[in-house]
Amino acid sequence: MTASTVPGLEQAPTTHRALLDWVRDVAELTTPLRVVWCDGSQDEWRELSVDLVNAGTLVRLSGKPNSFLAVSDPGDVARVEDRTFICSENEADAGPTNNWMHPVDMKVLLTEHFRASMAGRTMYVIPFCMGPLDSEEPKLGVEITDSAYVVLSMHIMTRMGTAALERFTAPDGTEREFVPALHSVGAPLAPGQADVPWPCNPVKYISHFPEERMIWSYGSGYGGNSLLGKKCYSLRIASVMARDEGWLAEHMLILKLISPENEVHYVAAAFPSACGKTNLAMLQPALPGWRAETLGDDIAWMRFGEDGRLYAVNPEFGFFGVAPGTGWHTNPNAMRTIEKGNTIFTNVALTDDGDVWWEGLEDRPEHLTSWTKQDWTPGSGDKAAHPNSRYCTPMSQSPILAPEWDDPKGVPISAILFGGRRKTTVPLVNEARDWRHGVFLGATMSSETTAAAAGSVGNVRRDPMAMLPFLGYHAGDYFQHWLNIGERAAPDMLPKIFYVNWFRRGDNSRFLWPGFGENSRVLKWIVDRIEGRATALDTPVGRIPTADALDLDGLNTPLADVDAALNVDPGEWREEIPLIENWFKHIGDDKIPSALRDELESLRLRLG
Ligand code: GTP
Ligand code: SPV
Ligand code: MN
Repeated sequence: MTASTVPGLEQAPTTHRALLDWVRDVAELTTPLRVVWCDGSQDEWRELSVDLVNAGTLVRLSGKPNSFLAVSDPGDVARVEDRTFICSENEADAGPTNNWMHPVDMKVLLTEHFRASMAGRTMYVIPFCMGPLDSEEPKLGVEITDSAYVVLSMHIMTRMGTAALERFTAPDGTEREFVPALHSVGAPLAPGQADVPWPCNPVKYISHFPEERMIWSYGSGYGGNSLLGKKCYSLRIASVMARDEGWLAEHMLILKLISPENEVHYVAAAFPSACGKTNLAMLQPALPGWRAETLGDDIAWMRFGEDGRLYAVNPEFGFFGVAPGTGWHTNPNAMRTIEKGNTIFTNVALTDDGDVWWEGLEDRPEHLTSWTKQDWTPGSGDKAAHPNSRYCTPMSQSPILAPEWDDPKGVPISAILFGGRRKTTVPLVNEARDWRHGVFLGATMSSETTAAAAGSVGNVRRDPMAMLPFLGYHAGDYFQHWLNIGERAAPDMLPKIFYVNWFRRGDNSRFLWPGFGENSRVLKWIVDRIEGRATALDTPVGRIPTADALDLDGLNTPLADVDAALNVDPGEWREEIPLIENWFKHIGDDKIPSALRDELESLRLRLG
C-alpha cells in the first residue's frame, strides 16, 4: 500500500507544511491501516475508550465515573534508563551519565524497527502544547503513536488536539516549529492476527536527538517511555533548549504556600522519581492556618521575569502519580482529585465491585484481582498493585489547584528544594549558604533507586537535581548552566536553596520523620528563613533549624526522633567525601566547574 492511499492521511485539519510532510513520511515508513488526526474532543475520548475496553486493554470501573484500569505487559512497567539514548552529534555532549549513539547510526537502526511497525494498527497524530496555550511562544509538539492508550493519556497529560493545532500558525501567519515525537509499541499485526491487551516489544529504544529537537521512542507503551511530552520533551529536549536560551527545565513540583497571615510563597522542589514530589505538591498542611495550593507535581520550566525573579510554569496538564502509598491519610487531595473520575489507572488491583485498590489505600478488600490478573487475598504474599502503578488524572480536578496555574507568566519562586531518599546522613532540612553552595548541594545530591525505573531498588546513587535520567546534555555543562543562572540575578532576587530528606530512618528501619502533611513544619521554617524570622545553626554541611526554630506544636513524633532526623554527624559526612569525589571523577574533573570543586574543598575543611 502506498502512503497516499492510507485512509485518513488526506483528512489533515492543517496546512502546516512541515507537519504534513512529516506525517506522510512516517505513514510511508510505518504502513498503518489508517491515520487519525486527534482533535482532543470528548467524542474522541469516548470512542477510543470504548475501543480499548472491547480490545481488553481497559476495564471500565464502576467505582468512579469515566475511569479505567489498564494492566501492562509485566515487562513494560517503568521507564527503561538503560534503553534511553541521547543522540547528540558528539558523544562528549551527551556526557558520562547518558547512553549515546550517533544520530545517523540511531536513525538507520531505528528506521528498520519502525519500518511497517504500525501494520494492522491505527496511526494517531496528536498535536500538543507543553505549557499554557496562550504563551507568547508556545512550546509545540506532535506525537505520532500507534497506541490508543497513549492518545487517552495525552488527553489528560497535555493540552492537545484542535486547541493546540491552532497555535501551529503564529498570528503573523508563519508556521511555528514543533518537536516531532514518534512512538510505536513495535507490535505490527499481520492480517487476521489477534491483538493482545498490551502490545509492546521486548526491544526498546527511547531516543532523543537534541540538536534536531526530535524524539523517537520504540517498543514500550508505558508512561515516561511513551507519553513523549513528559520526560522526553519537557526535560531531555527542553533542558537543551533551556541551556541554549538561558532558562531552566527541571524535574520539580510547584507549590503555593499561604501562611496564616496570608503571605504567599511559591516553592519548587526537585526530588528523584518516587521520592515525594506529587505528595508535597498536594500537601495538606498539618499546621493550623497554613494553606497549600498546587501548580505542578513533576516538571517546572523556569525563566527570569522582568523584575529579575525566576518564574516557574508547569508544562503539563495532568498528574501521573505513584498509586502505592496514596491514601486518605497521606494524600487526601490526590484522592479527591481521582474520585471525580476521568482517570486512567495503570497496574493497580481491581476490586470485585469494579473499583481500584493498591497498597497504602485504606479499607483493604479481602479479595482482589492483582495487577498480574491473579486472584489476590491479604495472605497472597505478593503485592496487589505494582510498586510503580500510577493514576493519570486531570490537574483541573484538583480541589487545591492554584487559580494562576494556567498563567503563561508563571509564578515567582521564593525557594528551591532539593531532596532525596536517604536512610542515613542527610538531615531533615538544610539551608544552603548561597546560590553556589545550593548548586553544590543539588549537583551532589544522592538518593536510593526506586521502582519508577526498571532495575534494582534501594541503591544509593548520585542524582543531580533529580535530573540524572532526564538530562539532555553533559552533566558538567548542566552544573555550569546552573551557576550561570545564579550570576544573572542579584542574590536577594534568587530563590533560596534548601536540601531536605523526609526518609531518614531509625532503629527497626522506621521513618524518623512522619512526612506528608507534617512536612508543612519544615516549609514553615523555610518561609521564616526567607522572611528573616527564624534562626539556624551553622553546620559543616549547611544551616539547620535551631532546637526551638521548628514548629513542633501538636506533633506526635518523639523529640528524640526529630533530633535524630535533624542531626548532622561529621563522621557520616566524612564518608560522603570520597563518594562525591568519585562522582566528580565520573563526570570528568575537567568538566566540573571550579566553583563546585571549591565547595567540595570547603566541605572537607569544615568537616575537619
Ligand atoms: P514520580 O512521579 O516518579 O516523579 O514520583 P514523585 O516524586 O512524585 O513521588 P510521590 O509523591 O508519588 O511519592 C512516591 C512514594 O513516596 C509514595 O509511595 C509516597 O507515599 C511516598 N512518600 C511521599 N512523600 C513522603 C513523605 O513525606 N514521607 C514518606 N515516608 N513517604 C513519602
Ligand atoms: C518519573 O519516573 O519520574 C515519573 C514517571 O514521573 S514517568 O512518567 O514514567 O517518567
Ligand atoms: Mn517524575
